[in-house]
Amino acid sequence: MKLTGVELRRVRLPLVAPFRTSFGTQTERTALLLRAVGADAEGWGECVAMADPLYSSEYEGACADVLRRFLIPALGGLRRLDAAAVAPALAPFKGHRMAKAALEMAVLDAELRTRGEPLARALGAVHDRVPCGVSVGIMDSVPELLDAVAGYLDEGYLRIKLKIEPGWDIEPVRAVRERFGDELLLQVDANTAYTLADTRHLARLDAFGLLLIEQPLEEEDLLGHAQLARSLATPVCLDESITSARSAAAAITLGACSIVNIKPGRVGGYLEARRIHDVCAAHGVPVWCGGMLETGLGRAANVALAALPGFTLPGDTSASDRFYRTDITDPFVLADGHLPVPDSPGLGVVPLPEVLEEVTVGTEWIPL
Ligand code: NPG
Repeated sequence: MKLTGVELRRVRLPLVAPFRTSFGTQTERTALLLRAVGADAEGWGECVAMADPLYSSEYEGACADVLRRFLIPALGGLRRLDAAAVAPALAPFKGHRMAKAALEMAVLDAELRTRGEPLARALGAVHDRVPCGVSVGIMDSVPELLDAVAGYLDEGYLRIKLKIEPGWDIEPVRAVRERFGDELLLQVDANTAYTLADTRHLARLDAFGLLLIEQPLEEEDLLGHAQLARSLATPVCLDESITSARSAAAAITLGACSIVNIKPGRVGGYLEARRIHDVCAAHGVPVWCGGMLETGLGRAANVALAALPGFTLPGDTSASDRFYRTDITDPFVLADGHLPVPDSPGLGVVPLPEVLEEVTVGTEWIPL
């Protein structure tokens, strides 16, 4: 069955509380959703790009543009809805992995719905629920942070990730460790905010028994990460630097990381994400599933991915209410620190029409 067209839909969801990272503060999530339509099946995709190019060079407006002008038209030649054919069809267009990932996700959902197969099964999942961590933003004060962490632990989250930046690192980490004890699974995420000149400073984090430090240096600096990793007892995990299975293999071989955060949107899709999982598993490198404030659509797919065997660390697969009072799908609800892996065909979730309508800012139909 052929694709007849793709709908691009821009949505805007308010966040339950501002989310501050080393690259900015978010109070709402705008996102681009895709609906791939075939003769008798349709599938949903979600683009993880942010409104502004602060986390990555990609951003929403650019994703919509490249999808509309190049990527969606390139699928016109596909004879059937076949997710494995999407990446090769899009390969002539350089970069734009977030846009490509969203399109592949929509086609994959449509294909799996046609076949009646859940995404988790298609990817090779081995669990029916996944342990969940939560990412805690930078706060105005340490007491405020301690309250936030206490709240998440009460909700049942099994691992805490603290966002850090120069000026908000040693003290908040020390305070959380002292208050919640050595058993707490605790990690930090710098989102590229440091340089190699900070090596001695970052080594002070070694005292706190962290699971990992995520992406301390800039995205392209694999050698710098390798050098830093040799000076730290805390394992270095890469996020922004990992854009493909090839870059993951290079980073591991260079000693730039010993743990990998896999974000399907960042690497061009769930199929490449699975390849990264496989490469890491072959090297004995643990992986975990990152998050980018996905709606229930992306969350469903991330939870399916996180159920693969190499995902041995809790991911940023938090419940819908971590960010949204009302999700666009039935909400993902934490139970005993875990989220259930959807077991219906495709993503296993669909947007709730009335909520979707409420959050929609605009739609556009790209015929094929
Ligand atoms: O749970 O969805 C989530 C958010 C987890 O902290 C999180 N994501 O750098 O990993 C990150 C960060 C992020 C958020 C990155 C938004 C880019 C955009």
